[in-house]
Formats: sequence, structure tokens, C-alpha cells
Amino acid sequence: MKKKLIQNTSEHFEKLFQKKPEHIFLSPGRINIIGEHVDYNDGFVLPAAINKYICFAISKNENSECALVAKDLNEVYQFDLKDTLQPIDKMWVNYILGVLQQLKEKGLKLNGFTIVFSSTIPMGAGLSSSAALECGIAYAMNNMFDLNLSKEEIALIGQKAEHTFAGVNCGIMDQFASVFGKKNKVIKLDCTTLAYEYHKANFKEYQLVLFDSCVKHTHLTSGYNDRRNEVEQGLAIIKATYPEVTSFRNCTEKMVLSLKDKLGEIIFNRCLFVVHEIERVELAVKALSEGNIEQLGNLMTKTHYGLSELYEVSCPEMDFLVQETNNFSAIIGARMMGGGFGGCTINLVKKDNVNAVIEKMTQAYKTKYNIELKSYKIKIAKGTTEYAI
Ligand code: GAF
Repeated sequence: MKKKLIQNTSEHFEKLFQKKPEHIFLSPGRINIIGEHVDYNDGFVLPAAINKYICFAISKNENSECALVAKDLNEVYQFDLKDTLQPIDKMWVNYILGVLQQLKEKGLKLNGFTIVFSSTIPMGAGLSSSAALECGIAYAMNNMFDLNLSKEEIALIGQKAEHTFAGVNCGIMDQFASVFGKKNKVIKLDCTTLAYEYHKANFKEYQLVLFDSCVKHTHLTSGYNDRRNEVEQGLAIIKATYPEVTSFRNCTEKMVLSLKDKLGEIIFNRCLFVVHEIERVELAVKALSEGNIEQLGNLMTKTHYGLSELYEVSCPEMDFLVQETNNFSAIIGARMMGGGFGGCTINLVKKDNVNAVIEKMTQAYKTKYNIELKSYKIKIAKGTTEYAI
């Protein structure tokens, strides 16, 4: 599938510009095993890059003119690097311009270029196609124009593009996973210091399967930013009573419980979720390294109910997909994944039963919502990279 994507993207470039691209880059989407909505709350997360990619076919030129071709959307956007780049009403363009504008602001020297890109990461499915796009562009610019950026800087540039040009005040998890991904490894990332360690993604007799609700997370921008504001307010209230608290990381459940009235029901629930989720990541990493996959699955399912009931970022379709897994002993963990309000659930499914489970889940979803469930048997893959032509 990767080869086909590269071939199609490259051929499309050649067809449009009557020459072969000089460079090919691949930038992956991501999953997250556990640690949801805690990257912007000073927590730890456990993501990994997956074998779904955006492929970029690129050639540079000697002037400052640029052409972007989104093959899958059949859209083209042209601009001049000499102009100040500003957000426009096309989101895919913004992710790219947001990266380029930062490179310009850093005083880095770029030349014009032509890009054709195409993707196997489903859009709006919570697999971070936007982070893959941002990081792929930053990585490509870095390699082609010798910008000398570190991988960490590339991830941070991607994140800032999302803040400034897409209006989503996201954390660092998605961009970090896309850039730092390693085959068969999950990344335990400390979102405060950006220190990270790789852990073997050995799920023993279980396999990761994603169920795509096909509900596009259209409320993500507003809902996501609202959640950030709510937890910020909550933390300020907690700090006023407990000055020793510097972030959610050293805030305990007991502290949150003691402030229930002051926080008010909604903010109380949000804070409680964050404190629980930060604890769950530690337990999950321990379970994974001890090979206790059943325990890992339990923790993932607990995360779902926290996200649904306390953090309120799920939706009826994803709740259904998780609840339905109670009918299958072969699924030992299920939860909504990513920012929420639609997208995919992530499931730990016994390898021998994967196909049967997919068939039954598909039937159940169709009966309930008349929607064709999509399922992805993903593999954990390498982060953003240049592909040798
Ligand atoms: C989105 C954001 F982009 C991430 O930073 C993270 O907060 C995630 O939602 C929730 O864990 O993907």
C-alpha cells in the first residue's frame, strides 16, 4: 500500500509537470494507546506512528513561486514565498502555510517548490492527518533547504502551525508521534519536558484494530479549545487552594474531590478525568512492559468512560462502538481515540478472532446507524522520513 501510494503520487507529479519529482517524503498518521487530552495538561502520552501516510512528491525551483497540488482533493494552490503568508479558507492549505510562515519568521532561507501530495490517512478520523501534513512539510523543507532543524523543532513547528493557522490549540502529541515514530515501538512522551522513551509494542496474542465511526469530528476545533479553557480555569482554582500544585501532574484526586463545590460540576469532572488519566498512563506503561495486556485493555476501556462521561468528548456512535465490544470476549480493551467528537475507536482484539469480530461489529453498526463501519488493522511504523528514489 505504501509502494502504491508513492508510485501514484510520483506519477501524478510527472503527469502534471513532465518531469520526475526530485524528492519523496512520507509522513505517518498516529494512534494513541492511552493518555488522551493530557498532552496539554502536563501529562504523559503513549502514541505511535502508523502505516498510513501522506506522501509528498517535490521538486524545488530557483525562484520563490510555489505550487501545492492536493491530488486526492483535486485542488491546487499557488503562492509566492515573498508574500506574507496568512490563513485562507482552505484548511489543508493552512497547515502548509502555517509551517512555511514560521520558517520565514525564523529567517530561514527557502526557495520555491512544487508539491504533489496524496494520503492513505483517512481525514477527520482522529488519526492526525493534519499533523502528518504539517510535519511532512517541515521535514521536507528541512532536508531540501538544509535548514538544520532538529526533529523536536519540526514537531513544535507543526504544533504551532495548528495553533496559528488552523485555530486548534492542540498539544504536542500528534506531531511528536508523527516525527519520532519507530517501527513496533510506542513512545512514552513526557509532554512537559518532551523527554521520551520507546517501549516495545508487544501486545502478545492481541492486535490493534481501529473502528472508524465515519463521524467526522467537525466540533473538534470549538470543543477542543473549550476543554482547554475549562481545565485551565480548573487548575487556577486548584492552585489557589493548594499552592504546592504546579500542574495536573502533582495534583491528586483528593485535592480535586475537596474542591468539588468551588470547581462546579463541569470543571470538576474535567479535572477529575485529567488526574485519573495521568495516573492511568503510568499503570498502562507498567502493564505493557510486564506483558499484562488484559490490564492494559482494562485501562483503555476506563479511559473511554472518562472521556465520555467526565470529559465529554465522545459521541453516541463511538460510545456505541465501545459498548458493543462487551459482546465479544475477544476484545479486551476499547476506547475512543484522539481529540474526539467523532473519529476512530482503538481496540485490542485477539488475533485469531479479528476477522470475525470486524464482521460482527460492522453488522451491528450498520443495524444501529445505517453506516458502513470502516476498520483498520494498523501496524506501528517509522516516523516522517525521506524515501530514497
Ligand atoms: C488532538 C490533539 F491534536 C492532541 O494534541 C491531543 O490533545 C489529542 O487531541 C487528545 O489527546 O489529537
